[in-house]
This record gives sequence, C-alpha cells and structure tokens, in this order.
Amino acid sequence: MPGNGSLVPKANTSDYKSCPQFWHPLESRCFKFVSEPKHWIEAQLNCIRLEGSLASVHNMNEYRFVQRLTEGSNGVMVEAWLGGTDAILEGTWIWIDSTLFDFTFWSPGEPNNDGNQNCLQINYGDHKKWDDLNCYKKRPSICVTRVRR
Ligand SMILES: [Ca+2]
Ligand SMILES: [Ca+2]
Repeated sequence: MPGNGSLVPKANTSDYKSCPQFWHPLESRCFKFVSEPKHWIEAQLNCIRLEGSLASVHNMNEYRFVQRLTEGSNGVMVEAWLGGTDAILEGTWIWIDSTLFDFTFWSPGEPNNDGNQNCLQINYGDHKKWDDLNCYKKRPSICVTRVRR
C-alpha cells in the first residue's frame, strides 16, 4: 500500500521499531553512521542532538556490526570516530557514553599518542583496527542510543 510504508511492522526484525528511523538495532542499542566528516567533539555534539552519544563497542561482534555501517557502496570501510578518548588523562581511555572501556582492538603500535592523539578512530590500517588520532581531524562517525520501549 503506497504512502504508509513506515507504519508497516518489520516482521523479520522484531526490535526494529524500538530504534529511531534510520538507526540500526543491535541487542538493546541502536547505531547510526554519520557520513559527514567532523571533529571528534563536533561528532559527539551531533550525536547528542540526535539524543545519543558517540558509540562504544564492547566485543568483536559489536565492532563488526559497527564496521559494516561504515561500508560504502564500493565495499570500503572508511575511517570513523567512535566515542573513545584519553583526553582527560593521557593513557586512560574512556567511552564518552559512560560505559566501561572493557574491550580494545588497537592496531599494532597503537595507541601511540603521536603528536598528542586523544580520540579513537576505527578501520585504521590494513587490518581495519583501532588508532588514536588527533581529535581535530575530521572523520565520519557512529552514534549510539538506547532502544526505546
Ligand atoms: Ca592520548
Ligand atoms: Ca595513533
């Protein structure tokens, strides 16, 4: 029926309707890829405007899920911000969504704080792992929010 497609329940993704439109559900959270490159703090402010935060990831399954969101039509997964930062205390990493920093997937030799790098980008290097980068660099980003019940 044309015109009211958004009202049709998605039978094959039972928790879809719990996430805002155009967000992607994974367990109790919803993720959104923001393609426009932004400074890390601008990316976080943008996520807050969307009623979320820059995303955290807590296991490999969540990381692979987030990576797929960054994949363009050419199949390339672009470098993008997550919500990790050690700007408050050098070497002490936190997630800005206030969850525990309990999983890491750093590239070899990272984080190296090269020239003062305090923000976490993903899809870095040949192995598409994590890197600390200067927070003033501009990257696409991934926001997260809680499923709304
Ligand atoms: Ca640092
Ligand atoms: Ca680095």
